[in-house]
Amino acid sequence: MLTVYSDDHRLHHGRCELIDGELKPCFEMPSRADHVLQRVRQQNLGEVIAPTDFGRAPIERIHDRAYLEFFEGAWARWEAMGRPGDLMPFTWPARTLRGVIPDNLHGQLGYYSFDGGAPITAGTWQAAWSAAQVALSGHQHLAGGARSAFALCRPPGHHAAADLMGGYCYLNNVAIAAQAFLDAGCKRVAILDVDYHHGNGTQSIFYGRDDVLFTSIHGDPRFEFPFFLGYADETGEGAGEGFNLNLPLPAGSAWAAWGAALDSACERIAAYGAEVVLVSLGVDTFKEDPISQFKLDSPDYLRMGERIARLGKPTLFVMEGGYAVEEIGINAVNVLEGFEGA
Ligand code: OKP
Ligand code: ZN
Repeated sequence: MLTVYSDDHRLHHGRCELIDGELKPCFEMPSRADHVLQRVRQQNLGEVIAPTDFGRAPIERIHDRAYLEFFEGAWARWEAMGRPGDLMPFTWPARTLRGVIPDNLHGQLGYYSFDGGAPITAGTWQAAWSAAQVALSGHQHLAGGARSAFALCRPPGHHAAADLMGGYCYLNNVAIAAQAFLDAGCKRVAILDVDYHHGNGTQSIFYGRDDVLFTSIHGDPRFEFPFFLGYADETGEGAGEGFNLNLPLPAGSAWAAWGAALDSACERIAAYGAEVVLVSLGVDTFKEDPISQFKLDSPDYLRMGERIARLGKPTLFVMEGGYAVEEIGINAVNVLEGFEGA
Protein backbone atom coordinates (compact mmCIF):
# COMPACT_ATOMS: atom_id res chain seq x y z
CA MET A 1 0.00 0.00 0.00
CA LEU A 2 1.24 3.46 -0.91
CA THR A 3 1.73 5.99 1.88
CA VAL A 4 1.54 9.74 1.29
CA TYR A 5 3.47 11.77 3.84
CA SER A 6 4.78 15.32 4.22
CA ASP A 7 7.47 16.50 6.65
CA ASP A 8 5.51 19.75 6.91
CA HIS A 9 3.54 18.24 9.79
CA ARG A 10 6.53 19.15 11.98
CA LEU A 11 5.75 22.84 11.44
CA HIS A 12 2.78 22.39 13.77
CA HIS A 13 3.92 21.87 17.31
CA GLY A 14 1.54 23.28 19.90
CA ARG A 15 3.15 24.03 23.21
CA CYS A 16 0.45 23.09 25.67
CA GLU A 17 -3.16 22.18 26.31
CA LEU A 18 -5.39 22.69 29.32
CA ILE A 19 -6.19 19.31 30.85
CA ASP A 20 -7.18 18.35 34.39
CA GLY A 21 -6.72 21.96 35.49
CA GLU A 22 -3.12 22.07 34.31
CA LEU A 23 -1.26 23.21 31.23
CA LYS A 24 0.39 20.07 29.90
CA PRO A 25 2.42 19.40 26.73
CA CYS A 26 0.10 18.80 23.76
CA PHE A 27 -0.79 15.13 23.28
CA GLU A 28 -1.06 15.82 19.55
CA MET A 29 2.69 16.05 18.89
CA PRO A 30 5.01 15.63 15.88
CA SER A 31 6.51 12.34 17.10
CA ARG A 32 3.11 10.70 16.46
CA ALA A 33 3.58 10.90 12.72
CA ASP A 34 7.26 9.94 13.02
CA HIS A 35 6.34 6.68 14.75
CA VAL A 36 3.73 5.83 12.15
CA LEU A 37 6.13 6.54 9.29
CA GLN A 38 8.86 4.51 10.98
CA ARG A 39 6.51 1.52 11.27
CA VAL A 40 5.39 1.87 7.64
CA ARG A 41 9.05 1.59 6.64
CA GLN A 42 9.89 -1.18 9.11
CA GLN A 43 7.05 -3.37 7.82
CA ASN A 44 7.78 -2.57 4.17
CA LEU A 45 4.19 -1.54 3.68
CA GLY A 46 5.05 0.05 0.35
CA GLU A 47 6.32 3.19 -1.28
CA VAL A 48 6.25 6.50 0.64
CA ILE A 49 5.70 9.59 -1.50
CA ALA A 50 5.41 13.33 -0.88
CA PRO A 51 2.06 14.94 -1.70
CA THR A 52 1.21 16.82 -4.86
CA ASP A 53 -0.11 20.34 -4.22
CA PHE A 54 -3.63 20.64 -5.59
CA GLY A 55 -3.99 24.24 -4.43
CA ARG A 56 -6.82 25.93 -2.60
CA ALA A 57 -9.86 25.03 -4.70
CA PRO A 58 -10.44 21.51 -3.28
CA ILE A 59 -10.11 22.88 0.27
CA GLU A 60 -12.66 25.60 -0.50
CA ARG A 61 -15.11 22.89 -1.58
CA ILE A 62 -15.40 22.06 2.14
CA HIS A 63 -14.25 25.07 4.12
CA ASP A 64 -15.70 28.55 4.33
CA ARG A 65 -13.56 31.10 2.49
CA ALA A 66 -13.52 33.63 5.34
CA TYR A 67 -12.53 30.87 7.76
CA LEU A 68 -9.56 29.94 5.58
CA GLU A 69 -8.48 33.58 5.26
CA PHE A 70 -8.72 34.00 9.01
CA PHE A 71 -6.74 30.82 9.71
CA GLU A 72 -4.06 31.65 7.14
CA GLY A 73 -3.52 35.15 8.52
CA ALA A 74 -4.01 34.58 12.24
CA TRP A 75 -0.42 33.86 13.21
CA ALA A 76 0.95 37.04 11.53
CA ARG A 77 -1.60 39.14 13.42
CA TRP A 78 -0.66 37.43 16.69
CA GLU A 79 3.05 37.85 16.01
CA ALA A 80 2.53 41.56 15.28
CA MET A 81 1.04 41.86 18.76
CA GLY A 82 4.35 40.55 20.12
CA ARG A 83 2.90 37.83 22.30
CA PRO A 84 5.18 34.95 23.32
CA GLY A 85 2.80 31.97 23.42
CA ASP A 86 0.67 30.03 20.96
CA LEU A 87 -2.57 31.63 19.81
CA MET A 88 -5.45 30.02 21.69
CA PRO A 89 -9.11 30.98 22.01
CA PHE A 90 -10.87 31.65 25.29
CA THR A 91 -14.29 33.12 24.48
CA TRP A 92 -16.96 31.46 22.36
CA PRO A 93 -20.38 32.59 21.13
CA ALA A 94 -22.31 30.12 23.32
CA ARG A 95 -26.01 30.46 24.17
CA THR A 96 -27.23 34.01 24.99
CA LEU A 97 -24.34 35.55 23.01
CA ARG A 98 -24.43 36.63 19.36
CA GLY A 99 -22.77 34.87 16.46
CA VAL A 100 -21.22 38.08 15.19
CA ILE A 101 -17.67 38.28 13.82
CA PRO A 102 -15.82 40.89 15.89
CA ASP A 103 -12.73 42.79 14.69
CA ASN A 104 -10.51 41.60 17.52
CA LEU A 105 -8.22 38.63 16.82
CA HIS A 106 -9.37 36.72 19.90
CA GLY A 107 -12.99 37.47 19.16
CA GLN A 108 -12.56 36.10 15.65
CA LEU A 109 -10.70 33.05 16.97
CA GLY A 110 -13.59 32.36 19.33
CA TYR A 111 -16.01 32.67 16.43
CA TYR A 112 -14.02 30.22 14.31
CA SER A 113 -13.44 27.56 17.01
CA PHE A 114 -15.47 25.35 19.32
CA ASP A 115 -12.90 24.56 22.01
CA GLY A 116 -9.50 25.55 23.35
CA GLY A 117 -7.78 22.46 22.02
CA ALA A 118 -6.50 23.73 18.68
CA PRO A 119 -3.58 26.12 19.25
CA ILE A 120 -2.25 28.11 16.30
CA THR A 121 1.55 28.23 16.04
CA ALA A 122 3.84 29.77 13.42
CA GLY A 123 3.60 26.74 11.14
CA THR A 124 0.08 25.48 11.82
CA TRP A 125 -1.45 26.77 8.60
CA GLN A 126 1.31 25.26 6.45
CA ALA A 127 1.12 21.93 8.30
CA ALA A 128 -2.67 21.76 8.00
CA TRP A 129 -2.48 22.77 4.33
CA SER A 130 0.01 19.99 3.60
CA ALA A 131 -2.10 17.44 5.53
CA ALA A 132 -5.04 18.32 3.27
CA GLN A 133 -2.76 17.89 0.22
CA VAL A 134 -1.67 14.51 1.60
CA ALA A 135 -5.33 13.42 1.70
CA LEU A 136 -5.94 14.80 -1.79
CA SER A 137 -2.91 12.92 -3.07
CA GLY A 138 -4.40 9.76 -1.59
CA HIS A 139 -7.51 10.45 -3.63
CA GLN A 140 -5.42 10.94 -6.74
CA HIS A 141 -3.76 7.58 -6.23
CA LEU A 142 -7.12 5.79 -5.96
CA ALA A 143 -8.50 7.76 -8.91
CA GLY A 144 -5.58 6.28 -10.86
CA GLY A 145 -6.88 2.79 -10.14
CA ALA A 146 -5.20 1.74 -6.89
CA ARG A 147 -7.18 -0.39 -4.45
CA SER A 148 -5.99 1.50 -1.38
CA ALA A 149 -3.70 4.21 -0.04
CA PHE A 150 -2.66 5.62 3.31
CA ALA A 151 -2.75 9.39 3.82
CA LEU A 152 -0.50 9.92 6.84
CA CYS A 153 -2.09 13.23 7.80
CA ARG A 154 -1.03 15.38 10.73
CA PRO A 155 -2.61 17.46 12.21
CA PRO A 156 -5.80 15.40 12.20
CA GLY A 157 -9.02 16.74 10.72
CA HIS A 158 -12.28 15.05 11.72
CA HIS A 159 -13.32 17.59 14.37
CA ALA A 160 -12.94 20.54 11.97
CA ALA A 161 -16.22 21.80 10.49
CA ALA A 162 -16.68 24.10 7.49
CA ASP A 163 -15.81 27.16 9.58
CA LEU A 164 -14.62 25.77 12.92
CA MET A 165 -11.35 24.48 14.33
CA GLY A 166 -11.16 22.45 17.54
CA GLY A 167 -10.07 19.14 19.05
CA TYR A 168 -6.55 19.36 17.52
CA CYS A 169 -8.14 19.80 14.03
CA TYR A 170 -8.07 22.72 11.55
CA LEU A 171 -8.83 21.41 8.06
CA ASN A 172 -11.01 18.34 7.60
CA ASN A 173 -8.67 16.13 5.57
CA VAL A 174 -11.11 13.23 5.12
CA ALA A 175 -13.97 15.53 4.07
CA ILE A 176 -11.73 17.30 1.56
CA ALA A 177 -10.74 13.94 0.06
CA ALA A 178 -14.36 12.69 0.05
CA GLN A 179 -15.44 15.77 -1.89
CA ALA A 180 -12.59 15.22 -4.34
CA PHE A 181 -13.99 11.74 -5.09
CA LEU A 182 -17.42 13.25 -5.76
CA ASP A 183 -15.97 15.99 -7.93
CA ALA A 184 -14.15 13.33 -9.95
CA GLY A 185 -17.46 11.60 -10.71
CA CYS A 186 -18.20 9.26 -7.79
CA LYS A 187 -21.84 9.23 -6.78
CA ARG A 188 -21.71 7.50 -3.39
CA VAL A 189 -18.85 7.89 -0.93
CA ALA A 190 -18.79 6.30 2.53
CA ILE A 191 -16.77 7.53 5.48
CA LEU A 192 -16.01 5.12 8.31
CA ASP A 193 -14.68 7.02 11.33
CA VAL A 194 -12.99 4.59 13.73
CA ASP A 195 -11.28 7.24 15.87
CA TYR A 196 -12.20 7.04 19.56
CA HIS A 197 -13.80 10.50 19.36
CA HIS A 198 -16.87 11.32 17.32
CA GLY A 199 -15.99 13.09 14.06
CA ASN A 200 -18.33 16.01 14.67
CA GLY A 201 -16.78 18.11 11.93
CA THR A 202 -17.17 15.46 9.25
CA GLN A 203 -20.74 14.70 10.35
CA SER A 204 -21.72 18.36 10.25
CA ILE A 205 -20.24 18.89 6.79
CA PHE A 206 -22.25 16.06 5.20
CA TYR A 207 -25.30 15.99 7.47
CA GLY A 208 -27.75 17.29 4.88
CA ARG A 209 -26.42 15.22 1.98
CA ASP A 210 -27.00 11.74 0.61
CA ASP A 211 -23.85 11.55 -1.56
CA VAL A 212 -21.68 10.92 1.51
CA LEU A 213 -22.65 8.32 4.11
CA PHE A 214 -21.00 9.11 7.45
CA THR A 215 -20.60 6.24 9.93
CA SER A 216 -18.78 6.51 13.24
CA ILE A 217 -17.90 4.29 16.21
CA HIS A 218 -16.86 6.33 19.24
CA GLY A 219 -17.00 7.01 22.96
CA ASP A 220 -20.55 7.96 23.90
CA PRO A 221 -20.69 11.78 23.89
CA ARG A 222 -22.64 11.65 27.15
CA PHE A 223 -19.26 11.00 28.78
CA GLU A 224 -16.70 11.85 26.12
CA PHE A 225 -15.42 14.73 23.99
CA PRO A 226 -16.85 16.35 21.86
CA PHE A 227 -19.92 15.99 24.15
CA PHE A 228 -22.28 18.01 21.95
CA LEU A 229 -22.57 15.77 18.89
CA GLY A 230 -22.30 12.06 18.11
CA TYR A 231 -25.54 10.67 19.61
CA ALA A 232 -27.31 7.68 18.06
CA ASP A 233 -30.42 9.70 17.19
CA GLU A 234 -28.47 11.90 14.75
CA THR A 235 -29.46 10.25 11.47
CA GLY A 236 -29.13 13.11 8.98
CA GLU A 237 -31.51 15.83 7.83
CA GLY A 238 -33.31 16.78 4.63
CA ALA A 239 -31.79 14.92 1.69
CA GLY A 240 -29.27 13.51 4.16
CA GLU A 241 -31.87 11.78 6.34
CA GLY A 242 -30.75 8.19 6.88
CA PHE A 243 -27.19 8.86 5.70
CA ASN A 244 -25.58 9.37 9.11
CA LEU A 245 -24.93 6.48 11.47
CA ASN A 246 -23.52 7.03 14.95
CA LEU A 247 -22.56 4.01 17.04
CA PRO A 248 -21.61 5.36 20.48
CA LEU A 249 -20.15 2.84 22.95
CA PRO A 250 -19.61 2.99 26.70
CA ALA A 251 -16.27 3.59 28.39
CA GLY A 252 -14.29 0.39 28.75
CA SER A 253 -15.51 -1.12 25.46
CA ALA A 254 -13.17 -3.80 24.10
CA TRP A 255 -13.08 -5.72 20.81
CA ALA A 256 -16.27 -7.75 21.44
CA ALA A 257 -18.47 -4.63 21.48
CA TRP A 258 -16.27 -2.63 19.14
CA GLY A 259 -16.07 -5.35 16.49
CA ALA A 260 -19.85 -5.81 16.60
CA ALA A 261 -20.28 -2.07 15.98
CA LEU A 262 -17.83 -2.34 13.09
CA ASP A 263 -19.98 -5.09 11.58
CA SER A 264 -23.02 -2.80 11.82
CA ALA A 265 -21.20 0.09 10.19
CA CYS A 266 -19.86 -2.15 7.42
CA GLU A 267 -23.32 -3.60 6.74
CA ARG A 268 -24.69 -0.07 6.38
CA ILE A 269 -21.85 0.89 4.03
CA ALA A 270 -22.47 -2.21 1.90
CA ALA A 271 -26.24 -1.53 1.77
CA TYR A 272 -25.52 2.05 0.70
CA GLY A 273 -23.62 0.78 -2.31
CA ALA A 274 -20.59 2.95 -1.66
CA GLU A 275 -18.16 3.18 -4.56
CA VAL A 276 -15.30 4.08 -2.24
CA VAL A 277 -14.63 3.99 1.50
CA LEU A 278 -12.63 6.62 3.37
CA VAL A 279 -11.49 5.53 6.81
CA SER A 280 -10.86 8.20 9.43
CA LEU A 281 -8.14 6.13 11.05
CA GLY A 282 -7.67 7.06 14.69
CA VAL A 283 -6.04 4.48 16.93
CA ASP A 284 -6.87 6.22 20.20
CA THR A 285 -9.22 3.27 20.86
CA PHE A 286 -6.07 1.52 22.17
CA LYS A 287 -6.16 0.31 25.79
CA GLU A 288 -3.11 2.38 26.75
CA ASP A 289 -4.22 5.61 25.11
CA PRO A 290 -3.63 8.42 27.61
CA ILE A 291 -6.79 10.41 26.83
CA SER A 292 -9.26 7.66 25.87
CA GLN A 293 -11.27 4.89 27.52
CA PHE A 294 -11.64 1.99 25.09
CA LYS A 295 -9.72 -1.25 25.47
CA LEU A 296 -8.61 -2.38 22.03
CA ASP A 297 -5.35 -4.32 21.90
CA SER A 298 -2.77 -4.27 19.12
CA PRO A 299 -3.94 -7.51 17.38
CA ASP A 300 -7.49 -6.11 17.25
CA TYR A 301 -6.27 -3.58 14.68
CA LEU A 302 -5.40 -6.43 12.31
CA ARG A 303 -9.00 -7.65 12.58
CA MET A 304 -10.25 -4.12 12.00
CA GLY A 305 -8.33 -3.96 8.73
CA GLU A 306 -9.54 -7.42 7.69
CA ARG A 307 -13.18 -6.50 8.26
CA ILE A 308 -12.82 -3.27 6.28
CA ALA A 309 -11.19 -5.20 3.44
CA ARG A 310 -14.17 -7.57 3.29
CA LEU A 311 -16.25 -4.65 2.03
CA GLY A 312 -14.31 -5.14 -1.19
CA LYS A 313 -14.21 -1.41 -1.96
CA PRO A 314 -11.38 0.92 -2.93
CA THR A 315 -10.29 2.35 0.42
CA LEU A 316 -8.43 5.47 1.47
CA PHE A 317 -7.09 5.47 5.02
CA VAL A 318 -6.70 8.97 6.50
CA MET A 319 -4.78 9.31 9.77
CA GLU A 320 -6.63 10.93 12.67
CA GLY A 321 -5.89 10.45 16.42
CA GLY A 322 -3.86 8.11 18.61
CA TYR A 323 -1.80 9.37 21.54
CA ALA A 324 -0.05 6.29 22.92
CA VAL A 325 2.94 7.43 20.91
CA GLU A 326 5.09 4.31 21.36
CA GLU A 327 2.35 2.04 19.97
CA ILE A 328 0.67 4.33 17.45
CA GLY A 329 2.80 2.99 14.58
CA ILE A 330 2.13 -0.67 15.38
CA ASN A 331 -1.61 -0.10 15.76
CA ALA A 332 -2.12 2.09 12.70
CA VAL A 333 -0.01 -0.10 10.44
CA ASN A 334 -1.74 -3.23 11.81
CA VAL A 335 -4.98 -1.91 10.33
CA LEU A 336 -3.28 -1.46 6.97
CA GLU A 337 -1.61 -4.88 7.10
CA GLY A 338 -4.85 -6.53 8.18
CA PHE A 339 -6.52 -4.89 5.18
CA GLU A 340 -3.82 -6.04 2.78
CA GLY A 341 -3.69 -9.58 4.16
CA ALA A 342 -7.42 -10.18 3.91
C1 OKP B 1 -8.74 14.56 18.66
B1 OKP B 1 -8.92 13.30 17.81
C2 OKP B 1 -8.82 20.18 25.74
C3 OKP B 1 -8.73 18.99 24.89
C4 OKP B 1 -9.90 18.06 25.00
C5 OKP B 1 -9.62 16.93 22.91
C6 OKP B 1 -9.52 15.60 22.27
C7 OKP B 1 -9.31 15.74 20.80
C8 OKP B 1 -9.12 14.41 20.11
N1 OKP B 1 -7.51 20.63 26.11
N2 OKP B 1 -9.65 16.82 24.32
O1 OKP B 1 -10.27 12.87 17.71
O2 OKP B 1 -8.14 12.16 18.26
ZN1 ZN C 1 -9.64 10.90 18.69
